[in-house]
Amino acid sequence: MTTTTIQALDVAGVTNEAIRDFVLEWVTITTPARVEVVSAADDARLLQEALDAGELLQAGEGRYYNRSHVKDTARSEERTVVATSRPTDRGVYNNWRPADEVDAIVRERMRGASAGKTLYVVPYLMAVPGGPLASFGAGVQLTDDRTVVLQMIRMARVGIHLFEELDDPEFFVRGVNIKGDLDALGHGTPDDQRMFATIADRRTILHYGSAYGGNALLGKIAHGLRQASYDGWASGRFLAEQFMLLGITDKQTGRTYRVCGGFPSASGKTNLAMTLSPDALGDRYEVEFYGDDIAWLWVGEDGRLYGMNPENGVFGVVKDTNEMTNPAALDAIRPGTGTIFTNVARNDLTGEVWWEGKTPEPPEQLEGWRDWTGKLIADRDESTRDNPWAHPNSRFATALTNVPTVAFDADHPAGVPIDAIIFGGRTRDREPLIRAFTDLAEGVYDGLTLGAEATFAAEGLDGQLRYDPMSMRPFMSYPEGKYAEHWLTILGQLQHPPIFAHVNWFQRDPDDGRFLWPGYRENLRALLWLIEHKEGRANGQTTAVGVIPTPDELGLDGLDLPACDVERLLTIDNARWCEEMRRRGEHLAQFADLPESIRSVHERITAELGQ
Ligand code: OXD
Ligand code: MN
Repeated sequence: MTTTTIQALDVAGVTNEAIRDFVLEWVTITTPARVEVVSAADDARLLQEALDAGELLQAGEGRYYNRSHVKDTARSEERTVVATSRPTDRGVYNNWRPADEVDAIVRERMRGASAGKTLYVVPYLMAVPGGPLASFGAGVQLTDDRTVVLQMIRMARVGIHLFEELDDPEFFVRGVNIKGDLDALGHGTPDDQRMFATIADRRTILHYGSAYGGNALLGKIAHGLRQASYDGWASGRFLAEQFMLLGITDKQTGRTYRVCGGFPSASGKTNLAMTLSPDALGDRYEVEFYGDDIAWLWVGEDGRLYGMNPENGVFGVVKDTNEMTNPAALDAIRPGTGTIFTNVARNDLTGEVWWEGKTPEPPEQLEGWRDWTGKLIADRDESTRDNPWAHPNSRFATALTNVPTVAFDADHPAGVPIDAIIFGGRTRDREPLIRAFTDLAEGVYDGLTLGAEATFAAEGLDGQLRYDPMSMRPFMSYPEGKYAEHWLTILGQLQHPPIFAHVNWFQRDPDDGRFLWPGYRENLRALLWLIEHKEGRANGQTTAVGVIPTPDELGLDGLDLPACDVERLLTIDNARWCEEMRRRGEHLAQFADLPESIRSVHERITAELGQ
């Protein structure tokens, strides 16, 4: 690094020596032409530069559009590793590798890889400033891609000033994201050069070979989940989970209840987080949004569980977002919000964007429309006519403040007390609408055995359950048995523990395959029952796998559901559950050091079902 660059860093206000040393080290390795320290205040200028350079296109007034490289469209689980210096950190799902080995490999791949480019220095905070976990949220990401910077500005709090309030200027996550030459990285071949590594015990994240989503916005998944869950365990202080977080205020009683929970992908987590109360329930309930993807949880001084969303934005899947599924999300990405869309379809003439499920049919007039790869729709032939216009993993990035239902206290440093933790997946049979448990080990057991049906396209196992503990399978950073133990330790300290529940909006009629439950806004009814149950006003029916509502307890006003469907939604099929317990046994057997109390729950349920 030249003296002038060091001076440039000084001028940009970087007096933190640890940050300067970190930047210097990586400038020497990646050899960029320029270094630029950015803050959220640079957004308008960077947007203009990206527009001028053709990296972004306008998507109507105050909205932007980006097409990624066609091979760089999703997180890559196979290329993602967690590395530490302790072999005992190897788990079933964390792709553990030795820290030194991984560090050497990625360093070598990044050598000279930013030649001719600008290396952006992005100091960020994945936390509400001033909160008890803020120090764990400090990070500095280096990236050589401007659209990554612009998305980081939407997803995290960005700026060097955020470090001024932190006690230890050296305690920050060091992240490096180098895009690399995406045409030459051998995607999907045995010689695939990409590597996305969290070196957790060094609090270092090195991601080589992408400028897309979770691979590149290092604050989000790599720091907010993998690194943070490792930090939470190593410090013994908190949990970091792929959870949504919402609040429900009952205006009749004036009480607000906060519910957080994990759902494997494609199980409707963002839609639930942004849900509105069903029309038929009038204006009694107000649902508020805290976050759709990450919650950090800790024990408050009053013996309650507290939670906060460390993100500052929403990086949502766009597919199927419409007025019925998620009106709040549509509002959050309206013109003027600064939203960045990636990989949807765009019209050259009008700047309009479209994705599958936005409207029942694509626009009739094809003129000007290009699909996510940039090809004109009008030029499609017979063989490509039915291809999707948008990529199934196309996304929007928008700031939290654009979400119309965002809670007034979403940015309060103290966090919010949590009343309930829910787990849910897409399950066509067996799982009732909701089952509740008050016992901590039962709640943790339920999280560990969470699964969702794989879709044929994604897994080649159509309809089969893919277990996804706590919805953290792709983000696990340490062994699953230890993970369960840490949950029991943190939540075991609570004087006022939350209630747990398992929800399933996706049960189908076995004969004709239709969904038995209307879903979307109506899902709130299941959560309202859970609150009633917690408050002792709805006893439910006790089963081997938890308490489920009786049909009359589940408020169904204004819903016209056949009684037989309601019954099926609220019934436990013992034979089907026995089969499931056998599979769960195999799933849990993979995990070393599983706490005894978790095994006991499994054995008790198995025995009770068999009676
Ligand atoms: C994810 C995401 O990949 O939130 O889960 O982007
Ligand atoms: Mn996620």
